[in-house]
Amino acid sequence: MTAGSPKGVDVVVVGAGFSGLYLVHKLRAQGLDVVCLEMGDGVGGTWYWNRYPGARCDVPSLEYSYTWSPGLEQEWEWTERYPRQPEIRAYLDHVADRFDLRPHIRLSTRVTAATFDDARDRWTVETEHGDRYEARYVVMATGCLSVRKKPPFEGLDSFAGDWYQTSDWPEEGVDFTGKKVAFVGTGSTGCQAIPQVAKTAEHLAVLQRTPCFSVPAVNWEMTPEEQATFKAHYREHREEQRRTPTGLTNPAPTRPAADFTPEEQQRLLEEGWEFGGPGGVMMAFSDIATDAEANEIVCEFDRRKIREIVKDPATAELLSPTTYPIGARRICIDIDYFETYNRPNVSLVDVASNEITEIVRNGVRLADGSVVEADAIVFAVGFDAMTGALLAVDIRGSEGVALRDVWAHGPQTYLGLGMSGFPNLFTVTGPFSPSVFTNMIISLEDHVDWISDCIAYMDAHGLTRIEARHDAQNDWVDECLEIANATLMTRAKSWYLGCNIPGKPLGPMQYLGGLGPYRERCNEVAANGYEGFQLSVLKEHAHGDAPGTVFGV
Ligand code: NA7
Repeated sequence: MTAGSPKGVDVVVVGAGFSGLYLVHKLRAQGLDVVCLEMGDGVGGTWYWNRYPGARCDVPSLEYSYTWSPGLEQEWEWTERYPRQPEIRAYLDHVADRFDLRPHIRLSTRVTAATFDDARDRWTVETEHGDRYEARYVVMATGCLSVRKKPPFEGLDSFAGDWYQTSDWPEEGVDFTGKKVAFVGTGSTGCQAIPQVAKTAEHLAVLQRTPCFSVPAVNWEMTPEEQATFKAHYREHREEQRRTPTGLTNPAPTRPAADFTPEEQQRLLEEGWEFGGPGGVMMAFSDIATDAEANEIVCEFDRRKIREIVKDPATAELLSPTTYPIGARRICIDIDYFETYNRPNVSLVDVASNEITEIVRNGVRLADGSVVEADAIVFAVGFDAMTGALLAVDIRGSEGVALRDVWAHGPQTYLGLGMSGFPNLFTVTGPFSPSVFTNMIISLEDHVDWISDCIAYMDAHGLTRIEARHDAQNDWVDECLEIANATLMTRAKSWYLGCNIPGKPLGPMQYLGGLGPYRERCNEVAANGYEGFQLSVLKEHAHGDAPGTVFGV
């Protein structure tokens, strides 16, 4: 292909992670010509890039897997309750091979621009290599946490040692034996990587700005019997997943904290702690996300656990979050995170009161002039979440309008699936969908199914253009904000709200009403002929002379 001859396809899918692979499978099965463009050298998306030590999903393996192939479900053997990154990556490689998806995937291909042509109802998608694809539809399967935040410190070039970013970890791994390591970042990633780095480093200094609420994963190696028992009832478990607000099998709690005596509350929290993971303490009461008093009970429980685990009281205090509600920042799920601070080779440095000012030749300089000396630095400083990957592409919609301009004050979508002004463009788990508040696999499958059905409907009705209506989009965003503002999530500075990226517009970007109501709404919209979207036929395709017959609902 040359720059002058775009390849024509039905659908361009951007990204070959969980969403992109399923899209290729599904759309191809509908007889569509689909090409999937992926910037990585391999498939897997998040699970391709995040190969730092300790990287692991915080949703159980048997629930964090595709639900659309009973054969795949039965044949794939998971080894642990929570899957390690190499295992998830191997699973996705297996899926790409088993379903023969690779012929549709172009690896090492970063998409730079996508431009809509109103006169032809066609997108032109450009890649960094100068290739161009023309498509009737574009689906952005680019993930919610795929654009890494660069280490925001001056002087990195002057550092004499090696530095690493968790989301771009060397394939061959890193040996920290005999090294003094400085580690920046104590979010979900830091909590997973710190215990692993501590095992080999001569000394590990953790530079903490905001302490995290973390609960134990309670991981174990699954026995074949345990796995077989679950698999024998896989369909029922999948149904359960689809019934809960989060896409996990754990049923949502139904009773508020105030329904229980203090002793009962502590017992429920202890049971949650023992159960582990996202289905543990956060499922103790129904009002943890909405009631400050109920939330504080869980916060204090977590802080007590930290005090019990961490032997040095000053370190325990520094590790204890006190300034925001639990769950308002993403709760961390760990394996021996707090225990790691009892190791003689680990120290905790408070960079909230004494902030990092620059990286120097021999380490990290703090505001008081002291230097945390290091042979290596690890940055686990997070992502430009939710919108970063969409805005990384220069997307120009109807009449040349740029997504970057339209979203200058924050994202706007209808159902997290489509955007007014950007016809025939879909987002998987886009802003204002449940996305990161759920098991992503269930959420993304719902979206892929909805998008595929929508394209099938368009084709069955001879329609060529679908676009979210501006009023429907405004109403949807208002509804999402109303739900979010009734929770405690806005009481913390978090990546959920865009607070971690300087200059980013701030505010909730998710639908917090639960997966069930959300799915019902999306299904209803489809059943009503794509209510809230405007559907039309390009003049040249329309019967009669109607200029772009409009089927808007
Ligand atoms: P997070 O949760 O955004 O965590 C990033 C961490 O990096 C967090 O502790 C930040 O502290 C820290 N950070 C960022 N910039 C600085 C500076 N300038 N100085 C000190 N510390 C800094 O990213 P993760 O990768 O851990 O997790 C992201 C999601 O990926 C996770 O929730 C899962 O869904 C998967 P701060 O909080 O800003 O004070």
